[in-house]
Amino acid sequence: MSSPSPLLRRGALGLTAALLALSLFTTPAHAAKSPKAKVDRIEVLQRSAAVKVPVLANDLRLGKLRKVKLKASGTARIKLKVVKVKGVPHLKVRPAKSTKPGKYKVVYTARTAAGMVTKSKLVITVVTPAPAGVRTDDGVLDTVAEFTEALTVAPEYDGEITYDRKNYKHWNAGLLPKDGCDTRREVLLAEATILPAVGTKCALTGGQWISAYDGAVITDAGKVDLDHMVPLSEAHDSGAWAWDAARREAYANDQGDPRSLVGVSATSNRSKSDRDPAEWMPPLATATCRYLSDWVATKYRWSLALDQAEKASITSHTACAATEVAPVTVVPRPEAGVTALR
Ligand SMILES: [Ca+2]
Ligand SMILES: [Ca+2]
Ligand SMILES: [Ca+2]
Repeated sequence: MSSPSPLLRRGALGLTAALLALSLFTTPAHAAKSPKAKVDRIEVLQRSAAVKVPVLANDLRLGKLRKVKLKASGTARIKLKVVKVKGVPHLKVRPAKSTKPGKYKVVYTARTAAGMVTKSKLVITVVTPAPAGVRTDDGVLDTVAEFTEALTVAPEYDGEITYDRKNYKHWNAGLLPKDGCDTRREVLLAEATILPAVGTKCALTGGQWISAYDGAVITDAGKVDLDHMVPLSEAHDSGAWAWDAARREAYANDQGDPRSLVGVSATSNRSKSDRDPAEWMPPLATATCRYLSDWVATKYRWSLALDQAEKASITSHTACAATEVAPVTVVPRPEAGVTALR
């Protein structure tokens, strides 16, 4: 399989055109010499080699570029440099090894020899590359069908290392160990549609949450269950049985991806219990595709397998095949020395 071009798609989107059209009406006459910010978008694969993108050509027609000034925002993990390719200024973009998939923005100004200054924006989406051998339309994993295809298929584990909830320690102290809030409350604070008041020992009062599985509006934190998207015992049977205690705890308290833990109504959480999509789907019909998208993303993030029935069930939701799955950061497996709990 030939490796896909790291520069996958670019060019102005409809939104850009709309913004530019709008700017025609909002640009004061005296500023006519300095065209408004233009936006370009690229997708680069995680861990790809550097990609060179021409500095937005808007002003090249107006004369040679004298200076390009970078003012990067949200790009701490993306290396940027202005280079010349055949005399044409380019931005050299390279995600660091640790760069997480997601969207990053760069704002830069360019000054031409004639003194014209333009401000431009580059939106860099770092995407999840497809592993070798997985067929995709464009080398990028970004749909439910593609993630489903990329996941390992294996029967659910039925060996001697039996599932025990207490071997998946949760909730722990969370991202902020000293704030008095455990993982559950940290996530509830992050997901609240109206923030609750936070009292001593992180007691939560008031606030509002919307349960993604059934649409229930909940105004009492005590009635929000924090659900593992892929339930602990389902994870165990899908590969986590072989993990050590630290990885299990990391999984059980995962705040590295907002899809892993989700605040939902207690009734929907209890009806879901430890079931996978072959056995349970959210009661809210409009939640189907989002649920499958988040499910395959979480399995992929943690390198968990699908069983045959589960894969068949996900695939049977043909309306969701093309549903987008936002980029996923895979949690690396420990190199060696993994001792399974017994
Ligand atoms: Ca794709
Ligand atoms: Ca905490
Ligand atoms: Ca399963």
